Amino acid sequence: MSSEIFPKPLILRHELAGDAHRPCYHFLPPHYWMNDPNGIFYWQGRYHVFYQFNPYGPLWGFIHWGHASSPDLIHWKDHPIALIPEEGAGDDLGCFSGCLVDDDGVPNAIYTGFVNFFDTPVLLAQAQDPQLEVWEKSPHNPILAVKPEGVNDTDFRDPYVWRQGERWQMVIGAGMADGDSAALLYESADLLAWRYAGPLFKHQTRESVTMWECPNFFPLDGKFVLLVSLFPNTQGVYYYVGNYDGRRFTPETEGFLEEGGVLYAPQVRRFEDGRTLLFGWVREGRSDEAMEEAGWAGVLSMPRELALDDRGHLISRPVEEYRQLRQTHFTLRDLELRAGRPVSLPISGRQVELELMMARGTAAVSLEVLAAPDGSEATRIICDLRQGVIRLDTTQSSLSEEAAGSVQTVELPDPNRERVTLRVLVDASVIEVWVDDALSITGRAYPTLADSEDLYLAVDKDEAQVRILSVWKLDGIWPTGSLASA
Ligand code: DQQ
Repeated sequence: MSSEIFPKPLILRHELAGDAHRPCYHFLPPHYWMNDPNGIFYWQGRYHVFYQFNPYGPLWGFIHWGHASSPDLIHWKDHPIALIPEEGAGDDLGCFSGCLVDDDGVPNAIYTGFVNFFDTPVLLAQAQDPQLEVWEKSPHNPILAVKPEGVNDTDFRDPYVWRQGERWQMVIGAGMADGDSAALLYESADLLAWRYAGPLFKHQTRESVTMWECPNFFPLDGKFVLLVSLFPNTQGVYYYVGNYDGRRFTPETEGFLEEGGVLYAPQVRRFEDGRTLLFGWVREGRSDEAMEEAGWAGVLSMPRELALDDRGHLISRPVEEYRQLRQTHFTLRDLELRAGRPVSLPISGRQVELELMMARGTAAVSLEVLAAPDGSEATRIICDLRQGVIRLDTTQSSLSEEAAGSVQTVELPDPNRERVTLRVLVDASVIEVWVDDALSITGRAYPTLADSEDLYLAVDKDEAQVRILSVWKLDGIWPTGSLASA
């Protein structure tokens, strides 16, 4: 059944290969819509990612679980659709977000069934083969259907399960009648019968937030982290870091992993090599009409390795595997910049990585990517070390009215540090920025002009010095032309 819906992924990828906005080294489905990554899992030598997928078009709706796997977190293979909604199965209108766990050698998917907005039971399916391509829904479904008291009618979804000693534990994202958002805790001996153990933690992150979607709860560097996505209007990804006594979580620090909502609904998993990795959904920043015309929407972020910094806050950096994509390279040292005299870099392109090291007290340096030679379009990463802020400005990225730009800002936790390193990954319309391989900003840019692919460095006023600038062209992982030209 699934292969009928999703006939020949490689042909679909060839058909869309000419789209200048389509990322070339990030994972995205062969066509149409994706949102949250689900069921991140390492199985028999491969990383598996499932994802919220609409196989009928490039807008959200009738959500299935798409599936891809990779030997190295960078090169991906498409698999047939894994979970399909079924009338009367508790997922009539959608297989919403969830996770995978290994129960004594059997991969189990535990996910949200979508019957309607009021009826969102927890369902279980088991893999029947080593490639995780064949799934059987449990005869015990739904394994959980009744919301605890105090939970709003439409705010109960996204199970995240882990092994806690001799038992399984699970949190479910919720919105409460008292205005708090909550991660509700459940326990089970067999993944089938679940007992409610009260909220793991509840809180009103801010007034505009009515529930936490996609909670993740995991140990990291001697603490526990609760990572949640702020609903409604994809307000961003927020973390609480603290202690866990097996029942209740007590946070000590908190903050945004990313505000602004381009990165949303991530899933986190600790792998056998000891790394805790995050995979996020990178949302589009353009109209429904533009997505319909493009025929695709939604991208997976570069997988990111998580850690706590020395103040106990959550930080991330791209997995080092992406470095295998590096091609042509140059490095400049002690580059002097003067107001009114932008420096054009000797590499251009839409698949590049830039690394800049600057000293404290440097005037605001603007790095322009995806820039038109006539200046009419440019995406700016502004590093203002006097003010202690880094900005990603996509307000002038595109001449199209279908593309919405924004300015996203991160503040340096220690504005007095000696030097700052910026890492920027550009992949067509996806821009990922890291500050000191710790703080990140994700954005989207949709330039309209064929030659909007130059790179510049500039200062608005005064002078500035860039200590070291390195630029790489990055290889792609997807077909680059139509089948006729392949
Ligand atoms: N996306 C899923 C839900 C989840 C939301 C539906 C977050 O399970 O709460 O596609 O983006």
